[in-house]
Amino acid sequence: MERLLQTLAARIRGARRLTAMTGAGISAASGVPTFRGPGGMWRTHRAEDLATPDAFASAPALVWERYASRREKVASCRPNAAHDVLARWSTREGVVVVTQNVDDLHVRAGTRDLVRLHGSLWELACFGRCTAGAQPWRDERVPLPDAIPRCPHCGGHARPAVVWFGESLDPADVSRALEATACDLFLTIGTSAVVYPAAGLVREARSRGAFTAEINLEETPASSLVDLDIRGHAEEILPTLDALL
Ligand code: BV8
Repeated sequence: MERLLQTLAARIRGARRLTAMTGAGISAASGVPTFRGPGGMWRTHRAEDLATPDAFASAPALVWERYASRREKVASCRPNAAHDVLARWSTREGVVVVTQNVDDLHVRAGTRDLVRLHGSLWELACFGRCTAGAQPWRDERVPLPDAIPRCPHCGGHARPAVVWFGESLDPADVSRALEATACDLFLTIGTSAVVYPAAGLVREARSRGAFTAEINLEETPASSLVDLDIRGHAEEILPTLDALL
């Protein structure tokens, strides 16, 4: 492990362009349940039953109940050492953080140049996509006053401004993320690498000549792809790497 960390630290030191892509695993140490881990959301519910436009159309109260409980949980969580290290690195020219997480802990850690591929739990938008309500608005109230929040513009149902399965990502975020794969070093941290298009970025970076490394507790579909595969807790590995810089 020592040699692996030294090798990766040398790559981090030498990288003019460094991109870090994160998943739920980076927030695990903050107390945010992952999706596929113990108590994970996808363990108790089928993703498509809760995180799809159809699910919301047929049961908005149930879907909101779920998101409201996630907001309540995340509201009691703080960024951990892994978020803090990436926030510090992001002050360096050429560092981009791309996340699948909707908990905004990277935002609260002060991360600059952050690409939030799947939106935010703390933003709402008009489900009916009325002109004024299509642009998400921030609402950090916990609890939200209404079981089903309303669009302040058209009075229709408001939805969490997250990307649901079957929905396209914001093209601006996708192009920033793709642009960030043109880098010297691409780190994939705490993600099970099964949800697309996010899971395709490590392959894209590799095809563009980036040195790639994974930090994860367990093997993932990306493990066989990367140049360096590090098993461990992100909240321990990232501070250790930072100390080696
Ligand atoms: C789309 C927001 C156009 C909502 C989320 C290609 C092939 C196959 C399928 C598809 C494909 N292209 C599109 C699809 C369909 C689908 C998809 O990928 N399905 C999968 C399930 C096969 N993708 C979509 O629908 C996307 N839209 O493509 O639109 C289109 C549409 C239709 C058809 C074609 C094209 C939209 C995807 C976004 C969905 N929204 N979130 C919400 O949060 O409620 S996804 C959500 O789940 C997260 O954002 C994240 O992306 C994913 C969970 O993954 P992880 O974050 O990795 O979390 P997980 O728990 O799985 O893993 C945690 C990892 O951390 C583990 O490996 C664990 O070992 C590790 N770990 C734990 N603790 C630690 C740790 N590691 C280090 N340290 C620790 N301490």
